[in-house]
Amino acid sequence: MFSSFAHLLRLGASGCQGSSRSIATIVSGIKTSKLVRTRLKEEVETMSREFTGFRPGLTVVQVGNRDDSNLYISTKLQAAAQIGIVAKHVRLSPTATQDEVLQCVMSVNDDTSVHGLIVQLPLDHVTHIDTQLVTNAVSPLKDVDGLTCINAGKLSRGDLSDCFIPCTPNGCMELIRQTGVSVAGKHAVVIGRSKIVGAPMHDLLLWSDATVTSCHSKTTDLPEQVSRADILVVGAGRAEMVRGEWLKDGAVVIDCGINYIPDGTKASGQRVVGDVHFASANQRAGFITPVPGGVGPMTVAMLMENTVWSAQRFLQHLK
Ligand code: NAP
Ligand code: LUD
Repeated sequence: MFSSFAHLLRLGASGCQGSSRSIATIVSGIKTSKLVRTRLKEEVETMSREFTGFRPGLTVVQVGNRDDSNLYISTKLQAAAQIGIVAKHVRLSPTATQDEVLQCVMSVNDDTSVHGLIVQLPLDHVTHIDTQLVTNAVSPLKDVDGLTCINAGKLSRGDLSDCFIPCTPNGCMELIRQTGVSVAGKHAVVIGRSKIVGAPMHDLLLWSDATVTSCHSKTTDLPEQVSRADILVVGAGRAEMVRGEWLKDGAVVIDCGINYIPDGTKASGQRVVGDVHFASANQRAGFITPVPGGVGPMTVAMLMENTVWSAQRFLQHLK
């Protein structure tokens, strides 16, 4: 029943909870994100002592009124308040024009009390808006989402100390670190190549010295690619697509997927699942992130980290 001796050892060492069939160690984003947020709160207190009353500032621009964006933004605003970051939410109407959105971004770029600026995606708009144009209008110095070409370019070239790293992949790296599994020399497989998850994830793993395979919707032999992964990161937006049977024994499985599927037993009529079929993957993986409670909370924590880092850099230039 157990797929390897290493699994048995790990089970003993990790004190993994759950039924006897569940053999992977669960990597909790809730626990890890709390540790990050506690550290950031202390850093903000130090900044405020040193520069009397100073607080990092974050602005979230939203176009329209999507339910999922509302939820994620409110989580970000709550985390900011808890850490001592002054967060503002600017909501534009779904009828806002591209020029109005660009004007808004530019006025926040000019506001010296704001150190981090994000435009929540996807835009919920009725008139045509070029998303790339809008994300690229954010000042690279305030681009705490790491989505401008300047920051993405630095990351792709391995200039990691001089750029904002996109929050979700950065959170995934933190979760991989939590497992104690070293990345260097491992074979990592990333499913998805979006600007916000897959592409920067590939870059981070590559510059952490993994050998990286990127998969996407035209990849013909996905199970075969997945079976080679010591470390697997999935960001495809396909509910429970990756099956446990595809995995290499003991793999580290990081599931970025957030998918809502119908569930008659829930009052809301739906529940959230990842891109990985958790029950079967749990039988094969060495480590696995849950959904919810895995990558999502880390995305929020990393946004806070980037904002505090940006504010620290701002203060350095005042000294
Ligand atoms: P996206 O922009 O739609 O990109 C999806 C990527 O997956 C694309 O590269 C696509 O390939 C690839 N793909 C789609 N179907 C596939 C298949 N059957 N086999 C292999 N690859 C496939 O989505 P995203 O923004 O990256 O988000 C991906 C998932 O992560 C979503 O569930 C999203 O909700 C979630 N997410 C979670 C967080 C978090 O904090 N937890 C943050 C961001 C996103 P092509 O390039 O060929 O189209
Ligand atoms: N746009 C993001 N769009 C969507 N999950 C997030 C997210 C928190 N510009 C920009 O914030 O970084 C972004 N920058 N994104 N996302 C997704 C993506 C963006 C996703 C999940 C969560 C932010 C989160 O807190 C919880 C969890 O996984 O445990 C709750 C999930 C639930 O729906 O119950």
